[in-house]
Order: sequence, then C-alpha cells, then structure tokens
Amino acid sequence: MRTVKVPSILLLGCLACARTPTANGHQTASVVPADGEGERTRPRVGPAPADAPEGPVETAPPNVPEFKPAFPGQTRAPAIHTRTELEVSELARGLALPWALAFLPDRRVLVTEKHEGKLVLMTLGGDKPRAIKGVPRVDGHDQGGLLDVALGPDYAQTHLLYLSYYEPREGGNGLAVARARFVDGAQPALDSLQVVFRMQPTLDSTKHAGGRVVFAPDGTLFVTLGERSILKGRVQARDLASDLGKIVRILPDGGIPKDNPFVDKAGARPEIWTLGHRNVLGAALDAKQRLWVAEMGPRGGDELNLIERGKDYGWPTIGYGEEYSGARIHATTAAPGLQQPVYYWDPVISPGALAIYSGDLIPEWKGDFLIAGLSSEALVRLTLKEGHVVGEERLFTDRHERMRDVVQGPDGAVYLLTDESDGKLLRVAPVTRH
Ligand SMILES: [Ca+2]
Repeated sequence: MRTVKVPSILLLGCLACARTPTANGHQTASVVPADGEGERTRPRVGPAPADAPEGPVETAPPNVPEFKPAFPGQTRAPAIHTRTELEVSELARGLALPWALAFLPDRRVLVTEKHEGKLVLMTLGGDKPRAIKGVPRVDGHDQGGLLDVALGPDYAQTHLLYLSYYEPREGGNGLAVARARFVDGAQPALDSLQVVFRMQPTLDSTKHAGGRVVFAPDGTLFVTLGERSILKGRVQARDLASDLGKIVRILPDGGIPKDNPFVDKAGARPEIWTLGHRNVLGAALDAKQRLWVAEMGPRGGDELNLIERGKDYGWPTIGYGEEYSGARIHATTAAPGLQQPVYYWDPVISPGALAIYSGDLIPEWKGDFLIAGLSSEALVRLTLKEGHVVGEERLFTDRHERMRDVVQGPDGAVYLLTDESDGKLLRVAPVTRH
C-alpha cells in the first residue's frame, strides 16, 4: 500500500503553526461513543472546561462498571490543566503511517513508516527527506511493519541504530529487533545489519507484537512485546516458555544478561524480564531510571504499569475491561502474586507511546507522563505523586488526530507523530511571541 512517497513529505516550518487551546478551557470535547472497533474505538474524551466542578477528566460511563479500582486513584484521576500557553507547529506532513521518531545528535530526525517499511531521514529545516537504504524487509499489514527506531547508547562511536519490525517468517511473522550501522551521506544507508532478537514462537497474526525498544542506563535493551491478539497467543502471555505477552531484556548484541530473572529456571526463555502483558507500545524510563509502560488493554482496560524485574502483570488472568464483543475476559480484577496497574482507563485511551518529560522548556510538565493516544486522539498527560497518578489531562483533542508517538526533543519541545496515511510531525512548545 503506497499512498504517499517519501519525497512528497512537506516540511512546513512554522507556516502552519496552529494555536492550540490552553488551560483556559477552550478545547472542544470530541464526543463519540466507544462501541467495539478495537484500537479505532473512540471513547468520549475532552478536558473539563476551566469552570467545571472538580472531577475526573473522563466523564463517559465505564464499559465495565462492575469492576472497581483496587485502590483510590487507580482510575479517573482529577482533571488537571496546563497553564503554559502552548502552540502546536506542523513540521511535516505526508508521512505514511509514521510509527516512531528519533533524533540524531545533530538534530536531524529519523522516522519510521509502518506499512511502507521505510526509515526516513529528515531535517527540521526543510531539506528534502530521504529514505535510508538497507532497511530489513517487513510484514506491513494492519498493526505490523517497521515500528521503533532507537540510537544505540554508543552511537557516537559506532553509529548503530536499532529497529523493531514485524519480520516475515515461514508460518506467519514475529517481532524482530535488528541493529545496523548508519552510513550518512548523499545516499544514506544501513550496513552490517544484524538481527539481535526474534520473538518466539512465530504466529500468523497481524496484531499485538509490541515493538518499543528502550535502552537502560546499564546498556541492556528492553523490548516490549504482545500476545498477538489471537487466542493461541493470548494463552501464552503468562507462559515462560513463550515470548508472547512479555517484556524482554537483552544485551545490545542479542546476548542474555546473566542477571535476568529466569535464566536459571528450566523451560523458561532467559530473555524474559516480565510477563502477563497484552500489548505494550509505550515504554519510558523515569528520573530514577525505572521502566514504566503504557499497555493496550481490552475494551475498558488500558493500563499504566511500573515494570519490576520478574513480575507477572496478570494478562489474561486478571485485568479491567472486557472483549470488544462485550464478552467477559476476566473473572476478577485482582489475584495474589499478580501486579495491579498503577492506573487504568475505562473507557480506553489506546496508548501508542509514552514519554516522561524531563525538559526545561515546559517547566510545569517536568516529571509528567505524556502518552500518545490513538483512539482518544489526544496527548494524555499524567501527574504522579509518590508513585500514584494524581492528575490527568487530555490535550489537543480539538485536532481529531490519532497520536502514535511522543518524544521529548533535544530542545525540550515535545514532538508527536499522527497515525495517518498522511501523517504529521508536530512540535509542541510554549507560544513564541514575534
Ligand atoms: Ca495487567
């Protein structure tokens, strides 16, 4: 499916800067019922107006009202409102279903195009975008294709890039992570490509393979996975003999860290770090270098989880939400030995990515969690205190765009990719007065 070719990407600079509504409550709530379209379901969203009574940002009824939170504040935190006057600039459009964004040290940008399987090199200054040659072949259907891109921690010396993608295989596909050396120049290319991880087993599914890659400060690499959506995969989410429904931790060359939790357990895959996940697309480290994930749940069951070594996050045994058909999945929301989410959403937001803001450009956001919302068509901001969510905001709902990725740039601005065949690169920053 080729809808837009790389050279047709438009770089817009600030020409299309769109003033965004701010804390003062001028956003229009997009009110659309949630009725069973999976990730394309649109729950009712929209921040409360500034003069609204105190209460949660989510005002739509839950899909599963009989499920109650395990502790106060686990869902529907009070609405918060950004006070900084922000603007959103459209830096580029014409990206074909962009999935991930990464900055090079010189502030050029790499963007993946999911179905096309392209890695695009762009400047933010208007030069012609280029497709990088040598990207591995991908299975680009539905949720599959070329997903994340990350610079290796030793990029300055090695120029190694890491890519995650749905790898076409005999009998289906599976998530793979490859690394390759970026060769800059008139025709940018990857060389010395090496696959460092292959999720097992292979299944014939176009969904739920996770795909976010995050380097830990110790140089190990977290790869988030999923359970493939089909029942044959779902039942493996808590099975240590399978990678499905796991977060794995590997060395950059594909080796297994000796201190992984299950390396000495017979029958367990040694790369597993945590288990019991449905589909994890959002992952980020906080200031204490702890890994947090925003996890795609069933209808009414998206989760924010704090990832701790060796723990079981419960899917599909426990959780909130239900099948998109309305059928029940879980008998219960809690069980001994299974982790509770720090926060959950019912209705869902469909978290596509997570960033934890540490910049100086928007001081009031420091430490806040920013989640790219697909079905919610929002940038979801959470404020945490002592490990609990104490406030939630839905930003940019007036744009009516599915948000796929969120990244803090080297300038402290927040960069977003929209999940569209004519996808946009957006920059969020305080309003500049000219
Ligand atoms: Ca869970």
